[in-house]
Amino acid sequence: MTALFPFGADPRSPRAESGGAEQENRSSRAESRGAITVGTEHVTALDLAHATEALRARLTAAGFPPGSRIAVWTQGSLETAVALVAGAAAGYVLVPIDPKLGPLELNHIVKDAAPLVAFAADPAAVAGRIAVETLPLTPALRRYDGPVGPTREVDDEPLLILYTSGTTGLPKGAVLTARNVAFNLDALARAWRWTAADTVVHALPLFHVHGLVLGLFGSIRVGGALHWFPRFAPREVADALRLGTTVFFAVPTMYHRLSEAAESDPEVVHGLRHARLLVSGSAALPQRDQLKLEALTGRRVIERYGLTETLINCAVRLDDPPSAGVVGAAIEGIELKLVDDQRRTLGARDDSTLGEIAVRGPHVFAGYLNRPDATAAVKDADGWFFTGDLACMNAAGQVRIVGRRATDLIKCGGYKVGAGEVEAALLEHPSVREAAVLGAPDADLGERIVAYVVLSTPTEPQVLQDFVASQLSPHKRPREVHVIDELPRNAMGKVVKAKLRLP
Ligand code: MLC
Ligand code: AMP
Repeated sequence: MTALFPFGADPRSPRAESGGAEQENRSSRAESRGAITVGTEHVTALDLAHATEALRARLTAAGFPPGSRIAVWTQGSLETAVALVAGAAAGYVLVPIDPKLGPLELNHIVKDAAPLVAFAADPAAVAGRIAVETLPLTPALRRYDGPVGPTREVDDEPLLILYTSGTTGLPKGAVLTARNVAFNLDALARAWRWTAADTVVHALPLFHVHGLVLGLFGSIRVGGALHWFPRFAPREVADALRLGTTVFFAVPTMYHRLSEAAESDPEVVHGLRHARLLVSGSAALPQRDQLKLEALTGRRVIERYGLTETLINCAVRLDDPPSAGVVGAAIEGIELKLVDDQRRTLGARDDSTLGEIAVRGPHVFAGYLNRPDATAAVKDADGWFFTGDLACMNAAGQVRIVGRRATDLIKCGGYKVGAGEVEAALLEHPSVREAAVLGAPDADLGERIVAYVVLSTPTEPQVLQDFVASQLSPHKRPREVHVIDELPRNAMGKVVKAKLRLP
């Protein structure tokens, strides 16, 4: 077995315990380069090894051995990124929490995942929001400078519990193992020749697969570096892309905003031109944005396709010929097929036969926490995971995503939002009698969340938007609220959302 991250002492080395010459060599290598940068601060790989020891010592002393679940509030700070890497390397099961979660989701996650303790870079900012104790990260994780021990190995035990929305009900906790993560990152590293020489730049949140697994864990696993921006600003990101050998990970909304900024700001163009690799994922990259960026910078953005439950399934490789709208072929080492409504395999590779994508391999999650029913609905006895995404495939196995099965799942800015969650939140407002929520095409967000409500007392749409933003994470708020007299229903009394979609 190998270590999840390439820092810390090698457990097979006889010198590991006492800290001998080998460790010194590792240390001097690790000392030489910043591994994570946020703002003007950075830590080296050696700092990460020390933080791992500090976190393990602190938790073990408090009675929480490796294997315990710990929550991390993903506040926009270097300490947060350090704690996530250190917690994973020390062998804990991480439950990353969006600091902006509303009480509905937060209470659910804390009850469902039952973390023993939480960490926050700024505990005062989250005080009293959850029942478990929140410990400060700053500056405790930087104080340790004793010997470095072995770090977590790649095994089949849980590493992460990431919450993801479904069409109905509260978000489900996807349990990802260390093997899921390591296998997936190694396949992507080969596809993109992603090495220790690369610095990933990203401005994604650290509570989802894209920013956390690919951006943060990926950078550290390949022995490279990450420059993280807790907030996305096109010019800042572009400036960072000009420094060294850089790889940029972003959602399509960010590329859309970069393409707009590039029209008037030559520095944004320079930054995008300088990057070694531009990768988009989490939602479909519109062709108009791809073409606009290409015209302005001469660079193509490559796509990869994934899910919280499976990490990345497909990726355009560095040497693939350009092909519009394609998310690449299956990553090395996994199986991918298209299936019909009865989950029967569709053999056609004609770039037009439509089927649901199913995948199997070491990247598929262990299951949903406490939800064997929900796990059984998406993963069969043979290990195939059914994604709900509709696609076609060409003769070379390149996949083109065309839509998704569930119309009640909305991808807004790369965030997955269940229409049912937003409807339930709206119905909590005393003025709302009925609510129907859907996704409408949006040039910036991909899809924007639109709500139709029937009211019992007059209320301004903005009040309802703010109400949802206070109950759920603010990115789940409807961007438009329409007040109507009644919802269109069929003979069975079911709301016909297709009728609401009409202008
Ligand atoms: C806005 N805000 C409010 C509010 N309206 N707060 C309270 N009440 C209201 N009514 C706040 C927000 O919290 C936020 O604060 C700020 O205002 C702006 O919010 P926004 O308008 O929602 O941001 P927006 O500009 O739309 O964000 C665009 C974006 C974002 C692209 C930056 O959508 C984003 O980060 N997307 C990434 C999603 C992602 O990582 N997905 C990966 C899923 S994994 P503040 O303080 O935060 O600025 C996956 C698998 C895979 O899909 O394949 O990768
Ligand atoms: P999540 O549950 O937030 O991880 O979202 C996963 C979903 O994002 C997938 O099921 C797809 O619908 C969508 N997705 C991810 N990457 C892409 C992509 N490159 N193109 C189109 N859709 C994508």
